Amino acid sequence: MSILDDISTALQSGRSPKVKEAVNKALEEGIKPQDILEQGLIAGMNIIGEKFKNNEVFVPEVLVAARAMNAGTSILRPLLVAEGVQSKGTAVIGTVKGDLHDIGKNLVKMMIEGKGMTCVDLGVDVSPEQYVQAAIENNAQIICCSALLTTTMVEMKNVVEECKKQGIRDKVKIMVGGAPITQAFCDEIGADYYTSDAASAADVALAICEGRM
Ligand code: B1M
Repeated sequence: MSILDDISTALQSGRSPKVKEAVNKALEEGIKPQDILEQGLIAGMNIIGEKFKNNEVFVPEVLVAARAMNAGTSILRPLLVAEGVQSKGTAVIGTVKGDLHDIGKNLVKMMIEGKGMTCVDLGVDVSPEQYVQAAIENNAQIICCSALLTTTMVEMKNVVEECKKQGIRDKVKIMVGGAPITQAFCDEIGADYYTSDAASAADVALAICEGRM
């Protein structure tokens, strides 16, 4: 098995020290940081994402895999920056105003980062103005809104309206998700994409940034 397969396997089982060790070994072998990122770390995270979608692994496994991913990327980040490797795109993410649930939002963030994209996390209880301001400041292609309460999901419409008010609606795609959200609700409020799980959200985010959606 190659060292890149080792990295992918260790990431999938959430073994952060092993991921770090294998990433360092790959660098010593002269493998390019970008190849380690794409063929080791992102490849492993993609497998976890697919298994999560198919209910073959669950939230705890995804969380430890994401921690292992962070362990690996923390070594690579300075090298990638020095090499001038471009992020694949930028998404702003948060849980909507009035809502403090963040477990699903954090999973979406981890999966998006696992695709090699930048994800600006605004946390919970995020106002429409905060989403839009952050999207403008970070030149983001996507705003991701998560909501878990039927009383707060209505805030997503305000995010769509704020984007229109600030003149960025044609520059940014709005993705929505969370337990009470449906495709019908997404259509009704004029958002762009709904997905039911974090791995699919990351697939769509990458497709948007690569111009496939
Ligand atoms: Co709350 N809570 N909660 N809660 N809570 C629910 C959501 C509830 C369904 C429980 C129930 O009554 N059965 C209910 C909502 C009912 C409703 O609105 N109809 C509820 C309630 C009522 C409340 C309070 C009002 C309770 C109270 O105080 N009386 C209160 C509200 C506080 C607030 O937000 N203002 C409250 C508080 C809390 C805790 C703080 C205790 C805690 C949150 C801790 C935290 O998040 N840090 C909590 C929890 C844990 C839950 C449950 C048990 C679990 C939610 C969760 O994390 N699920 C939940 C009941 C349940 O779901 N069984 C419940 C796991 C997570 C991975 O799933 O977030 O759905 P989820 O994410 C999924 C997908 O939805 C998707 O990806 C993930 C999976 O891949 N997804 C996206 C999520 N965001 C996405 C964005 C996307 C795409 C996909 O694109 C952008």
